[in-house]
Amino acid sequence: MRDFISKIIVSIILLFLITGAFSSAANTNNKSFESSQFAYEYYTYQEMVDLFEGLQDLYPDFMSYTSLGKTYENRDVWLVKLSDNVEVNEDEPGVLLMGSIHGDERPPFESLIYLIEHMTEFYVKENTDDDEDGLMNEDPIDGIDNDDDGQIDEDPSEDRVRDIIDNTEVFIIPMVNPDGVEHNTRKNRDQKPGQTNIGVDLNRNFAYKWYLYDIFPIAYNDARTSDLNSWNYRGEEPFSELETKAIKNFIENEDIKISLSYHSYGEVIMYPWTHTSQRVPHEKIFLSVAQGISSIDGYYIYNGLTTILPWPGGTIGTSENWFYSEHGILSFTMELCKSKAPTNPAVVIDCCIKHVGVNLYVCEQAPTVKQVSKVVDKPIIFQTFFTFYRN
Ligand SMILES: [Ca+2]
Ligand SMILES: [Ca+2]
Ligand SMILES: [Ca+2]
Ligand SMILES: [Ca+2]
Ligand SMILES: [Zn+2]
Repeated sequence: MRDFISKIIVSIILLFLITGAFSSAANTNNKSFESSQFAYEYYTYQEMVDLFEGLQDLYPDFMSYTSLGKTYENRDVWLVKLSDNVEVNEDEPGVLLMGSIHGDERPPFESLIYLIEHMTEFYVKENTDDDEDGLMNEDPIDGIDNDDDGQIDEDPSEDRVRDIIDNTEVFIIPMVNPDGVEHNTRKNRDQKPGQTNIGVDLNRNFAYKWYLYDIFPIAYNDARTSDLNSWNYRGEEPFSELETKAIKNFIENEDIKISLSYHSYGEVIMYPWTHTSQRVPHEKIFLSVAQGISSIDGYYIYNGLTTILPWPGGTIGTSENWFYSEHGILSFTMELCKSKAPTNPAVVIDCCIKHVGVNLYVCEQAPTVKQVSKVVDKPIIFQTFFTFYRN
């Protein structure tokens, strides 16, 4: 198991080394320094499973990992649960953090594995003055230099993690699409008859208003999502895939209040709707939590196009639309980093640390966020009509 604080120190050293490498590159012409010798090594599926096994041995009281189901290549969609009395389904608000529904997006699973390491380590750790400056937990992970000493987030709070694990059920699925991760492909590995570009884009396979493809084929680019060989092929029908079925089954059996699905890249925070510029009934709650997230990672909040009339267009079949509309979950999407799979270790580790802060913040919102009621938006074909008259 990697140690959280030593990782921070390693990242500072690496940052120094890489910065040094760049400045000396002009002289030595050693351009391959960063990419070949110091490229970040992401977890593999098997390394992740081994880590979970080790953590469960160490912390059986508050950490478990279970399979939500098998994939087409017989891997498991692993679910980690962090909560006190982990074997009991307690009456505590649930949080779902998931990543890499698109398999070639690596920071999502990496940052969630990092979160699991941080939370398990800090749960059992006494309150510690991590930076040995005589003050205790004076600078928790929130992107802010709380004690104004020029360092950011150098003394995270152990009690904060304990509060979350004791009062929430935290569910984490680092690899929703483990086959895609192993093949480094966006889609899953469900070989459809006649397909040359294997698989389905799982984040187009969730239910909710698939009929809009028929009504607005151009706005929803039906030619692409219904094309077997497209990079975002949606599948034959909603929930046709093993992985989306596994997520559906999980959501239907747990009381999840708030969720965050990690993708890369773009440094953007998004929330429903993904298929229309019409604002959701719970826009205010979404926006306030998005602002809380943005204050930590500095990401841009993308909340749909600002149009006078709600307009169809965007993405159908996303997890966030279905989570929100069918189950009243406050569901966010994050696009991490500035590239799909950064190789600079300092960039990846910085992303992981920042999003420990984001994830802890999101977990802390669960008890205060009331379950938003199940939402059914008006048929889109009438939206423009009614809005026109309202205005
Ligand atoms: Ca501390
Ligand atoms: Ca301190
Ligand atoms: Ca500080
Ligand atoms: Ca801080
Ligand atoms: Zn993605």
